[in-house]
Amino acid sequence: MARVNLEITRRRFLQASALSAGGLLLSARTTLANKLDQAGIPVPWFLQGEITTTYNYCDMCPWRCGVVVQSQNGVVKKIDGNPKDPKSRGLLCARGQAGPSFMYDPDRLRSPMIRTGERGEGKFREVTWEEALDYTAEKLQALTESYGQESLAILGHTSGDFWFTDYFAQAFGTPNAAKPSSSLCTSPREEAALLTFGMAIGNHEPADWEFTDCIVLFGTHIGEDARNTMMQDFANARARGARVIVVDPRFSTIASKGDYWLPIKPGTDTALLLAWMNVLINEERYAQDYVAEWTVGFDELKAHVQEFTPEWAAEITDLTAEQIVATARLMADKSPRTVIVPGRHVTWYGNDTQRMRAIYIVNALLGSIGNEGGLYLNKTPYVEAYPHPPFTVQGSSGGCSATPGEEGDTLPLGPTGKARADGVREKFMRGPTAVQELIEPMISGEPYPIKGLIAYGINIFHTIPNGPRTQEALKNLDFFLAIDVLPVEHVAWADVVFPEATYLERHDELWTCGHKTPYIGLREPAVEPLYDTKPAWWMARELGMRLGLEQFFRWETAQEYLNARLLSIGSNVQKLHDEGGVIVQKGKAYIADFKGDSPFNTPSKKIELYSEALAIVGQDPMPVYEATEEVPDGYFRMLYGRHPLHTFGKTQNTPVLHELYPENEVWVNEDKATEAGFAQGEYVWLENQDGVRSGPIKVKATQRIRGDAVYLVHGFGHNAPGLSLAHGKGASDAALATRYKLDPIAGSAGMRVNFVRLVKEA
Ligand SMILES: Nc1nc2c(c(=O)[nH]1)N[C@H]1C(S)=C(S)[C@@H](COP(=O)(O)OP(=O)(O)OC[C@H]3O[C@@H](n4cnc5c(=O)[nH]c(N)nc54)[C@H](O)[C@@H]3O)O[C@H]1N2
Ligand SMILES: Nc1nc2c(c(=O)[nH]1)N[C@H]1C(S)=C(S)[C@@H](COP(=O)(O)OP(=O)(O)OC[C@H]3O[C@@H](n4cnc5c(=O)[nH]c(N)nc54)[C@H](O)[C@@H]3O)O[C@H]1N2
Ligand code: SF4
Ligand SMILES: [Mo]
Repeated sequence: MARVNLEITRRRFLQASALSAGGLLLSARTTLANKLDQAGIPVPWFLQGEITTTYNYCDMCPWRCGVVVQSQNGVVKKIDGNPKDPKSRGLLCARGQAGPSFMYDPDRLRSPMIRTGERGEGKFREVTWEEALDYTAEKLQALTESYGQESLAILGHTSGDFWFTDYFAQAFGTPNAAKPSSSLCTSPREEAALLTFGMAIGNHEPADWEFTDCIVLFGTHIGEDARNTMMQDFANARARGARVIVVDPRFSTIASKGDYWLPIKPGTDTALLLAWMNVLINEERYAQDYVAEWTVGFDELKAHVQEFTPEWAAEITDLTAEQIVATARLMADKSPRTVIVPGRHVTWYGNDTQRMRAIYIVNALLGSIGNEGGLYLNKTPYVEAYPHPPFTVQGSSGGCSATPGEEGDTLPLGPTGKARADGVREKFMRGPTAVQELIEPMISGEPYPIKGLIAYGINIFHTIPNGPRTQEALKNLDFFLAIDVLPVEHVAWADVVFPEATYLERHDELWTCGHKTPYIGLREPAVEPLYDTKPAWWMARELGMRLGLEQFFRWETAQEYLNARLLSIGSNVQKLHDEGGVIVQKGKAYIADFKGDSPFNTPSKKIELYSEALAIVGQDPMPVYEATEEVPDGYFRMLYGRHPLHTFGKTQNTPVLHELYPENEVWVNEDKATEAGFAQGEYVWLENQDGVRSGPIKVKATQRIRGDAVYLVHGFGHNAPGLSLAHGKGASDAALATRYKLDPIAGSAGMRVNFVRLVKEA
């Protein structure tokens, strides 16, 4: 009895003190507000009314930093980094801070719509959700009856893509679901990692920044590519004295922070990597004990690289043999605390899996994989999936956040026994569904027709290369549903438009991030959805219920779904909220943590310098250098990248970001620009090898880029009239990427095989 009483008293005391702390704060705010008011000073928002705190993960780019959101009277007031979150550590980048500006963009889609004009005209009538959903379900049903479930492709990105590219696709029964974050971004590095050391890289590239003494970057333009934690980690490592080698045809921001800038000829990186192997092995500067214990195929590799001397590579890469030797020695001096950081956007020239394998092999020779200061070993957090019945089809959409190769060696088949239509698994060795390869079957009907499309949070025209082909494909469809937040170009082609609520207005799937410290993040709405918008989980469920898929949608609300998952780790949505929105688990970052077992999940349980798996399918078992097509006379190779204030093609219309960087520029070597008579700041058009033009775009004449390439920031050159700020600003690298080259291992699309020239008028 006494204990119970004591407990009650203690609880009452805690409640009372919480109340009085809150009460004190409130009265302090009221007093100050009154004082300001009396003095005629405008009372700021944080002194007025009640403030609600919610937790979320940022959706302004795929890095997904944990955030804390303050809102008041149904209005989002402030976003800060969540100090508990391993990805933000309490800080955000400019785009993260611009979340409210993205959400309150007056150009947002506001109501469900059904097309009234021709495809591409952008003429719609606003309808109720009931009508939009019934109509869509009817169309999907008709599609299934005529062609089978496989005839529906679901392409998606942004952080709500799970509900459509994963959950709905698998429940509905189409194997044709794909994410651009795979075959247009990470899949070569994921495939190479699985082939070489049997682990995925995942969303958080596992460079052990805390302990590294030497950082090597291929492209990976940190600072412009503004992944928040990566910028923090780089700055800390540099401040600690870590050495930096940057390989980039352009003097990027990060190159300006380096000890070495290697202005490599575009597309020749594998030659440099092979020469580094040659130096490390022949000068016996490799990690001999580590290589003996943890790798297979060293003798084959040693013989293989003999011909790839620094002099050989110097000729190909446009670097000097001295630079190549000096940088190899620096990496070896700091080994094993040296890391060649796996890039993220690695679909460059169509031979990218082999380049990525070369990157991992050099890391292995340095003893860095699974050692402190090298590449640590990622672990995904533990939390069970929602207990749904077995899906109609197993998914393989891949993407930054998925674990590739999950499906094992079998192809996922649709209910009528058809494998996915992208052909990657038949033509190539492996790899998740390739988004760009699902376009062709919409035109050719081969291997079977794709007649329906759901585009969820993917910008069809700014993301997938060969826009003219995409246009033709969209014309051929029986049905096209666009789920977006903005009236971007492809929305004008849709039969039905579902306007989504942004990440600040909705619950969502948990963010489960593979990391040194695996963790789980919560997304909860800060405010009610604006206008007549709805979250993806709701749309997927409403469609599922209309299509006879009730067994997969037993939950009525997102909270119910999330609670079922969180129960597996003794938590729930409320508890996760009360604990600050993030649960951190324990990782297993180093080989030593495996206590004698091998962490490497390859057939040999070792790091495979020589890959038997590749040899079996007729691919090079060890990387070789393969030349990419030379730049034609009068043209430049088109390179592209990021700007710290923008994400892909989705933030150019965000008011505060637009104000700071409204249009892109084309970087041209100053001597070349002068020679051709182009002035600094002059507006030009870019014309590619196929005669496609984009612009106008301002010339940035600079010595910071080689003479054989030009560079522009991706995502500009919008021509959708509904984007009132972004419309007509700058040029689009995507429009100019009419060609791409397929990687024979991952089925990914190398997009740096396009050439442009500068022309004076439209
Ligand atoms: N601000 C911002 N940050 C972002 C994003 C964003 O949209 N905005 N997107 C995020 C996503 S999903 C991704 S995938 C990443 C992409 O960012 P990264 O993975 O960093 O992309 P890269 O293509 O490696 O880097 C572009 C750099 O590569 C150089 N480059 C071009 N060709 C070659 C070549 O042949 N060899 C070498 N060595 N370098 C070359 C270019 O000059 C440029 O400096 O950025 C992420 N971070
Ligand atoms: N030419 C060229 N192509 C590229 C790249 C490049 O650099 N150059 N980069 C490649 C890389 S690395 C990647 S990862 C991909 C990225 O490809 P995408 O993810 O397609 O890029 P975004 O332009 O961000 O397109 C996101 C779309 O989702 C919408 N959206 C934003 N928020 C929400 C939301 O909450 N809900 C819904 N339903 N929609 C939303 C946006 O309006 C936009 O239409 O592109 C790849 N393609
Ligand atoms: S890096 Fe910036 S935009 Fe990307 S998730 Fe983090 S805060 Fe958001
Ligand atoms: Mo990406």
